Amino acid sequence: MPIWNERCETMQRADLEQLQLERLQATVNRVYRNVPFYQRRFEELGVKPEEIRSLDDIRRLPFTTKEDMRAAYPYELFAVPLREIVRIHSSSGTTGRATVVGYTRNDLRTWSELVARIISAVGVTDQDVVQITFGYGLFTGGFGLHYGAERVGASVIPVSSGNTERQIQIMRDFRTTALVGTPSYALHIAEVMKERGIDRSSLCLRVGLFGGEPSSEQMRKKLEESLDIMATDNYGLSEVLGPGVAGECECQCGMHINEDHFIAEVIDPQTLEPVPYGQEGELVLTTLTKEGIPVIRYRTRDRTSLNPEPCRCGRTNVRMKKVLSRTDDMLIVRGVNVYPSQIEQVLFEVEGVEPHYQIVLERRAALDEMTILVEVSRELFTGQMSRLVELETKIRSRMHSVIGITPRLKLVEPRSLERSLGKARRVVDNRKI
Ligand code: DLL
Repeated sequence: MPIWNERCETMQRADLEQLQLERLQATVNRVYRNVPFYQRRFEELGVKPEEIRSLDDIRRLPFTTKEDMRAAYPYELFAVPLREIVRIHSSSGTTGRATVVGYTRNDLRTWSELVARIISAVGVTDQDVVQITFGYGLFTGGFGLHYGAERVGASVIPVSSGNTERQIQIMRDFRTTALVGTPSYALHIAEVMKERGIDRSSLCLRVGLFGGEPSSEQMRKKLEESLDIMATDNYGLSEVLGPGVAGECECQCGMHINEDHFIAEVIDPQTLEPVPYGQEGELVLTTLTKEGIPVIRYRTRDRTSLNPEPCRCGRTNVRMKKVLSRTDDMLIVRGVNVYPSQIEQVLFEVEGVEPHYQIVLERRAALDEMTILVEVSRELFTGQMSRLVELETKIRSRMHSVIGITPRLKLVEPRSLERSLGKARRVVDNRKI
């Protein structure tokens, strides 16, 4: 299959590393000059931009964490004045505060280019009709894939998320050839089709580009069989870019990282030291070309390993293994990032709720369902039903505004949830990812 940007995707390692070093030096200089946060961090560590002379020197640079991004809310990590920012996206934060990311015109150009690479890596061209089921909005999924698909010249249908019946109708009537979204939603579409007796042969679907949440090889197999497509995985995160960081090619053997725009390290999350190729650890990313909000050594909390072997497709950049777990407790529910601490915060704000709760995750008809079991005070539990209903409504609406999804809620009697002697088991994840 053709490679979108052959020159950049098949570089000799030495040339790539030279380019990475030049771009790293430029980025380090820029953040040191323009972002007080980084200037402070560099000074604390006693490192000067001009001391970054080799790629290994990246280890002298400070890490950036989600907490740093939250503390910088909304614009403190921006490296350019707002007048140069042409787009703002945001991702949910741990305790209310979101992380905000800004893109300059050049950043948007780069973003489309990198997503175009991923899209064309599975053979999508200007002959294709691409249906995007990611949400359009503050989430980077919808817009990110949209611009990349337009860049390759495909006919893009921006359906956005939800309304499965309509998705299927559009897929059939508009002769969609490439489906884009989360793997769990794609599987849900497949299940609804089966329920409605809609035959796969009435569709023109050829490929599925899935990402935004973990999915296993079994899940891929199920998607490929039920939709009769080639299914690929792609990875990204808002703090670093959004989608476009890495994606699989048709060989489906790891996600190629766009290394001319990012330096990827894998570290041991305890010692923070880099681990060798092939060994699992936490992925750490440094942006090399971003203008709006460059990030140095961002700790993604995603677990993966890197494979530097050149791929059969001809690309020479390293591949990251599928991300199946994290080093923190973030959950991804229907594509939305949720931290148990956000849920706890909401519960603790509500009067009548005891500090005991459990989050139960299931997957029904391929859709994630989150149920929160919450103990309520004895007075409430034995009192009027209307007060319980009122409490439930209050918690659900508060949850919706803080985490962006409305969970099912089950108010239970005091002392009915299992008590743990050690760490409370707050999350019971019964989904088979
Ligand atoms: O999910 C960006 C994205 C959109 C990527 C669409 C691919 C497709 P955030 O909402 O900031 O951004 O969530 C980022 O989602 O740290 C991972 O934990 C998880 N994640 C994203 N892609 C994958 C994947 C977008 N392919 C967080 N496999 C990341 C596993 C993924 N986890």
